[in-house]
Amino acid sequence: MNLFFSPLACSLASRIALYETQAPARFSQVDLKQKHVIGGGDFRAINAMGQVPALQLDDGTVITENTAVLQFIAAKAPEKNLAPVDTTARAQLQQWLGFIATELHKAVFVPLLDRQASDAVKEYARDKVANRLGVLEKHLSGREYLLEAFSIADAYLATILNWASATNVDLKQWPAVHAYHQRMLQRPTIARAVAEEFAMYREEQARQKA
Ligand SMILES: N[C@@H](CCC(=O)N[C@@H](CS)C(=O)NCC(=O)O)C(=O)O
Repeated sequence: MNLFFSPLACSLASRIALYETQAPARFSQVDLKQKHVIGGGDFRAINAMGQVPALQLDDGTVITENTAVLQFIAAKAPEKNLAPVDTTARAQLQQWLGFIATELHKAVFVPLLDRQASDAVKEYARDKVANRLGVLEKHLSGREYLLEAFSIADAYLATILNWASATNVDLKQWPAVHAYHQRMLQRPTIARAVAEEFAMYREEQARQKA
C-alpha cells in the first residue's frame, strides 16, 4: 500500500490508522499546490481530484476520500477493532465520520484555512463553529472516545482538531473537546504521526520559501 499524503493535512488520519494497524505501507508526499508527487509524478494521475488522502493498493487500485480510506485500512486489520462491525455501532461510526468530513472538515476548517477564501466565506464558516463544537462538547463530556473504544473516527477527529490553533478556534471554550484533543495527542500512534509530519511540514515551508 502507498499512502499519498501532505504533511498535517487530513491524510494524517490515514497515517495514524496505518500505525495503529501496523500494516506495511509506503508514504508518498504530495505537493498540493503543484499537484505533483515529491520524487516524481503527476498526482492528478493518481487522484484526478488532486486531493489527499489517496491510497494505492499493490494491484494499482486507488482508494480516495477519507471516510473510505480509513474504513479500508481498518477492514484490513479487523483484530485491531478500529471500526466496529455491529450494525448499530457501525452506523454510529459512519455518523461520526460523516459529521467530521462534512460538518467540520469541509464546512468549517477548509474555508478558515483557505488563504483565498473571502471574508464573507470565512464568516459563514466561523458562524458554524459554536454549533458544531457544541455538539462534540455534549457528546464527549464524560467519554474517552467518540465510540466505546478508539476508532478511525478518533484518528480523523484528532487530525481535524489539530487545525484549530491555525484558524484561531480556541478549543478551551469547549473543555471536553479540548481535553479529548490533548488526550488523543498523547496516544503513541498519534504523537508519532504528528511529530513526523510536523517535521515534514516545516521542511515543506522552508522549501516553498526558498
Ligand atoms: N473529499 C475529500 C477531501 C480531501 C481534502 O480536502 N484534502 C485536502 C487536504 S486536507 C486537499 O487535498 N486539498 C487540496 C485540494 O483540494 O486541492 C476527502 O474527504 O478525502
